[in-house]
Amino acid sequence: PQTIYLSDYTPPAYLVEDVHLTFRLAPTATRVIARINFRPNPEAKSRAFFLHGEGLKLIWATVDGQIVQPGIDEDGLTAEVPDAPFTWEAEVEIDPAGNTRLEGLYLSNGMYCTQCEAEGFRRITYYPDRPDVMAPFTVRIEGEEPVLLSNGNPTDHGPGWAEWTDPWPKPSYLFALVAGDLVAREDSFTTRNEREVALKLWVRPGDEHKTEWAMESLKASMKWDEEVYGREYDLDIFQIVAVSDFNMGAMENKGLNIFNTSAVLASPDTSTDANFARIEGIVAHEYFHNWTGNRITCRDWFQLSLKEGLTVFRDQSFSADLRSAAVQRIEDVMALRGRQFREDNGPLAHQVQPDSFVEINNFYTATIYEKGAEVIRMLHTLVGPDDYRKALDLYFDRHDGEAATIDDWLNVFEDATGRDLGQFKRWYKQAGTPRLSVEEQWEDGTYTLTFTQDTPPTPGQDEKAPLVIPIVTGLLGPNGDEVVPSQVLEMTEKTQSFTFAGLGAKPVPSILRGFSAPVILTREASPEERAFLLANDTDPFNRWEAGRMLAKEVLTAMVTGKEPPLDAYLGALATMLRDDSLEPAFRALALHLPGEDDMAQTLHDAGITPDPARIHDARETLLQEVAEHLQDSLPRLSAEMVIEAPFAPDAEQAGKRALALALLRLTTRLDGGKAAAKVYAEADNMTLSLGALGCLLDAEAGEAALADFEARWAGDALVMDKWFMMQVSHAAPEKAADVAARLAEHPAFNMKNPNRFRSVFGALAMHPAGFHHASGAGYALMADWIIRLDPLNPQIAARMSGAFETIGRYDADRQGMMREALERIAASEGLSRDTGEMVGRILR
Ligand code: HT7
Ligand code: ZN
Repeated sequence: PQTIYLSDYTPPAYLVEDVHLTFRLAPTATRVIARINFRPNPEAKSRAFFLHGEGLKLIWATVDGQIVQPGIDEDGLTAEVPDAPFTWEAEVEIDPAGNTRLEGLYLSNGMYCTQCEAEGFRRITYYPDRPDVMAPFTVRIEGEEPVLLSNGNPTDHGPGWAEWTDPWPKPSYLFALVAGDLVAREDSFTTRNEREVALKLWVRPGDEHKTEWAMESLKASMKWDEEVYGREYDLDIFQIVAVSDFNMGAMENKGLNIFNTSAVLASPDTSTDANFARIEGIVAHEYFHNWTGNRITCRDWFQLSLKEGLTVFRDQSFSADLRSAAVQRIEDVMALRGRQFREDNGPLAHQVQPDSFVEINNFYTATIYEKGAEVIRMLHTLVGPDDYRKALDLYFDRHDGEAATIDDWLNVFEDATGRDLGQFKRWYKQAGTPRLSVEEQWEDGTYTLTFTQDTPPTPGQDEKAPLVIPIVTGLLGPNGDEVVPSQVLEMTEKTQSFTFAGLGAKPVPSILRGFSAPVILTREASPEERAFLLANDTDPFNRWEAGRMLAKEVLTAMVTGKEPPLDAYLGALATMLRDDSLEPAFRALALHLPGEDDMAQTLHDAGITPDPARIHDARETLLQEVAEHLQDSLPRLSAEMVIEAPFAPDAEQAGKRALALALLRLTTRLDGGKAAAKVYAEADNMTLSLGALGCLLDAEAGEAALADFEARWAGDALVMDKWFMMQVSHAAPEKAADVAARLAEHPAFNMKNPNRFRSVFGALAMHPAGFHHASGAGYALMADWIIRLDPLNPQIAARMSGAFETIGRYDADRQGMMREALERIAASEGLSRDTGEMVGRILR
């Protein structure tokens, strides 16, 4: 397969004036008739006319009305065209029913829908399917389905047809079409300029009761973008459609967002608080793309983080404003460390702006999204909120309607703030997670912090230059008072000192507050000092972080057979837990022990080969210790978390339920599941039902509840996904692969549905002690299913192969078995470019 390089970028030979598409829908033989007005691009270096096209049957084509016979290969077609404006027309036939890749036009549950990002439009018609070709689209849909939708505003309709016009020039990856038997929840939003926007959320009949939350989230997002970024919506209608077969969470198609049902449908009895929060965030994310992604798009896919990093930063800020900022930041950092640090410290590490790729679908990664968002967060910290807003205003003014680059983005910041961002750009071009170490010095009232940064080599990048690192730091006095408030220490050198004079006593530093840079901070500190920070730090993130560091030290000592600082940890935890001034959600997070994968990476970083079984056992032992230590407080605290008010998915109630369940998990260790059985039986919402079910499964007392759950929810696919997932993620390590294998034989298992596939095999990948069990059964099973899935859905198969990305951490036996599994995948016949690239990079 061909490698695509950023350095090979050339402007398109022809630009598109406008596009007219007619769809004649039929399940196995849909006809697509395109009329496209082209004009030569004055910026182009060549006049070669090439249109992308994959899996299309060309019926006829004309140039200015004259039949032409283009040269066709598996990537597209070439034709002789004038060196002047001309009209291209073509009719193709496609097979939506046979499309299991879920890219292009496909059928999901009898409903037509599309997914065009990144390169799906070329599976619909011949087109310059690249994001720097932007055009207005008019779409006529002919079909017997009651609802026929496309981008933009509805312009005409009649029996069996509808026409939609999107006046805003857009790249083809934002094209969408939906047709089916759908019902809408309708609402409206009045913009700040008093324009009335119709809002429609389309679902399958029967799902209407699950649409309220997403609609409320949408209206909140529209309001927030006006208030915080000054961005107003720009069509007469905004629509969302829920689709059950979907490769990712959702897609920001102009005016017609398409969502995985799991990312939009919610009701208290079927959805957890985490589901509600995720839906709120994804609805906002897709809506925010209207400006950051759609009005200003990417010149090429190497600029993907231009829209994704920025839009994640925007959705994180939105959630922080709507919910608890502290809790949101902790959760975002947990996700970053769990996914992006893992990626950045293994064979799949890559730059936020990569230099090359084979399959772009493999680059919708935590690095592009989450690290990209962290880079923007750092810019925000460095320039401050006022200059950030100034820069964003300039960005929208300067690049509206354009396909822009990351350089354009940085130039805007330079022009708006007068800063030189030359060194800062390294965050985009250097892969790997920087290590930041710190030493302190105390002399005559002067306190000095000396930092050293070091980014380890990553594939293809051995040498790393120093980065600009904003280190937000405050100093606490011995009694817990803040003697030096938070300030941004701007590190630019490999080693750099910062001095604080005139202090009465040696302070305790609180470094990297709010996790001000995506680095791994190492700092020697006593357990007492960590406990002090957990009790006193005024920065909630660092307060939580101190507890996490302490827990890691306890677990590391347990795994390596050293004396763990258990008393300091348990004492600090108990004090924190009883502190009513702390919000329940924060206390729940602080009770959460570092995960097994996080511990494996921590041990690996410390030069210790992680043994997943020992990590699992150490974590179990520590949880038991925590439960016993807190035994006397559990009943009172649990009682305090009972909510009398009717269910609401807001942050306050969700926090109480999170703490209640954290306490229930501890209680279960003491009572064998008695309390959990009661909670399960009495629960009137999915958060408590599922939480209690998890406790029962952990106590190996979940059989009856599992059967009850299945009987109750057999008709609800999203809830059944949870039923599959829970059994794998709560399986004992030695049973996890067997459980997954057995579930994959269940009549309700359907490998063609990405949600269902992930609920079993994603759960196995995220069960470190199960997936990495010494028998190798987890690796073998995963390889078997990746091989089976690849011909049907290469995008999901490729994603799933990321389960093996931590190969470098483990012992020779495990590495050998993982390698064998990967080689088996690599050798399978007809392997896709997607999975081939992933496996190749892991094996390299
Ligand atoms: N921009 C979208 C990314 C995307 C995608 C979505 C659904 C299915 C396949 C996809 N490939 C790429 C989603 C987003 O970031 O908002
Ligand atoms: Zn996005």
